[in-house]
Amino acid sequence: MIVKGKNILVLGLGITGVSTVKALDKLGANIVVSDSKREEELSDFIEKLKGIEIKYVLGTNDVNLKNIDLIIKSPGIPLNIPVIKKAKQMGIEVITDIELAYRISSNPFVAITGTNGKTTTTTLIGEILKNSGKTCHVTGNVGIGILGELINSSKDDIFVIEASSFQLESTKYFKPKVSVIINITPDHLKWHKSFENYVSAKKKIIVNQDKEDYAVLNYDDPLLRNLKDETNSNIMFFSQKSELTKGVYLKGDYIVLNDGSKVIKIMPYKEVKIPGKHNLENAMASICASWIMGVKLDDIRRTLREFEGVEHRIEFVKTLSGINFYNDSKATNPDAAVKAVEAINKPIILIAGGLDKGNQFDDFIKSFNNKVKSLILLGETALKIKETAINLGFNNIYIVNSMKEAVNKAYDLSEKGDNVLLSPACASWDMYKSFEERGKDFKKAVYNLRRISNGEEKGQ
Ligand code: UMA
Repeated sequence: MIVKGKNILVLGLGITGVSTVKALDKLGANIVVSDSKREEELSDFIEKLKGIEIKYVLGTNDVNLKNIDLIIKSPGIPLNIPVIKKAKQMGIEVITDIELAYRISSNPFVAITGTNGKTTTTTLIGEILKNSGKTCHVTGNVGIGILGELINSSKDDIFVIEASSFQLESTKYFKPKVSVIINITPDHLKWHKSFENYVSAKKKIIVNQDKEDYAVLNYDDPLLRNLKDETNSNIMFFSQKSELTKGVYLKGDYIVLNDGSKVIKIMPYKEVKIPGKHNLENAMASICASWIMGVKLDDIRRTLREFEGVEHRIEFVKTLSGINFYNDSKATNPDAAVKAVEAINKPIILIAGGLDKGNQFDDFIKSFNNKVKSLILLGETALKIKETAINLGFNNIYIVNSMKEAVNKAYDLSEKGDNVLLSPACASWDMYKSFEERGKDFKKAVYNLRRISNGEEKGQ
C-alpha cells in the first residue's frame, strides 16, 4: 500500500497514535492528529512527536474529513463516535494500526489473541524466538505500538503481536503467518454488544489465512475446535485433555508434540516455570507457534524452564510475616480472576472490583470453592460483586475506598501461611489509567506494610 502523499487522520494520541505518527512521517504521509483530550492533557505525547509536521485537532474528534484518504483509529476509540460514522458514510476507510502494518510490510507476523493469557503467551513466544537466535519484535496490546517498531526493522524480522478484539475488529486483510487463539470467554460485552460480536472480532485473526499459514487453536474449547472449518489455514491444536493426531498435548507427566508422523516428548509439564493450569495452556500454545516458526525443541525447552512470567500476571510480590502477596492486576475480567484463584494455594484473601464492563460475577464467586476466606472489594463493581457473593452464600466481605485501604485490610485479616491476591476481575479504568498503574499501586501499598514482630500491630 502506498502511504506517501496521502492525507491520513490518526484518531487518538496515546501509545498507538504516537507510534503510528512516527511511521507515517517516515513513509511521507500528510498527517492530521485528533484526540478528544486537550493539548495540556497530551503534552507528554506531543513532546514525543516534536519536529514532525502535524495538523492537530485537539479537545474534539470533530475533524473536517473533506480531504482525508484514510483513518487510523486507536483501538480504545469506539466505532460509534460521530467522526467515524461520518467517515463510513463518505466511504473513507477506518482501520487499526495492525491492519496498516500488514499492508505496508512483508515481515512474518505471529499474532496472538484470546480472552486471557495473551500477554504471557506473546511475551513467551518472543522469548523463545530470541533465545533461538531469531530477531523478533514483541508488539501490540502488550503496550508497544507496532508501526513505530516496524518502520525501524529489517524485512525478515519476525513480529510477535498481541492482538486485542478492539484492534482486530477494524482489520480487513490482516493475515498473520501464524495465528494463535488461546481461549474465548465473555469479555468487553458492553463494547461489542454481544458475545457473538466479540467472537467475530477475535476470528478475524484467522479468516484471511490460507494454505501458507498456520492457526494454533485450543482443542479443549469446542468453539475454537470448530473454527477449523472457518479458515483455509493449516491447523495445529493444543490440548490439556485429549491426545491429538497433530499438535501439542499432555501425556502422563509429559508435554508431547505429535508432528503428524511421530510423538516427541517435549518436557515434564512440572518443569514449566510459570505456575498454574492456565499457564500450561499458554506454554503449549507457545510451543506450537515457535515450532511452526522453525525453533529447535531444545531452545523451546530451555526457555520454558527459565521464563518467569510477566509483571501484573499472578506476579509474586513479597512475603511479609509469613503472608504471601500476589499482584494479578491484569485480571481485567472474571475468567482471568477465576484462573488466578485456581492457581494460588488456599487460604486466599482476595482483593477484587473495578470498572463495570457488564460482566456477571457468578462463576467468579463459585470458583472460590472454600479457597477464599475473605473478599475485599473496591471500585465501581464493589456492590454488584457483593450482592452476587451474598446470593451465593459467601458473606465474608469488606468494601473499601482505596488500594491502600484494601491492602491494609487484607493484612489485618491475614495470618501466617495466607495468600493475599489482587485479582480484580474487572478493568481498572474507574480508578486508574491502566491495569499497570493499579498493579503498581498495589505493590507500593504492600511494600509500605510493616512486619509484625513481638505482637507489634499490623498496618502502615
Ligand atoms: N480518544 C479519543 N476519542 C474517543 C476515545 C478516546 O480521541 O472517543 C483518545 C483518548 O483521549 C486517548 C487515546 O484516544 O488519548 C487513547 O487511545 P487508546 O485507548 O486506544 O490507547 P493507546 O494508548 O493507544 O493504547 C492502546 C491499547 N488500549 C486499549 O485498547 C484501550 C493498549 O492496550 C495497547 O497496549 C496499545 O494501544 C498498543 O497497542 C491496553 C488495554 O487495556 C493494555 N487493552 C485492552 C485489554 O487488554 O483488555 C483491550
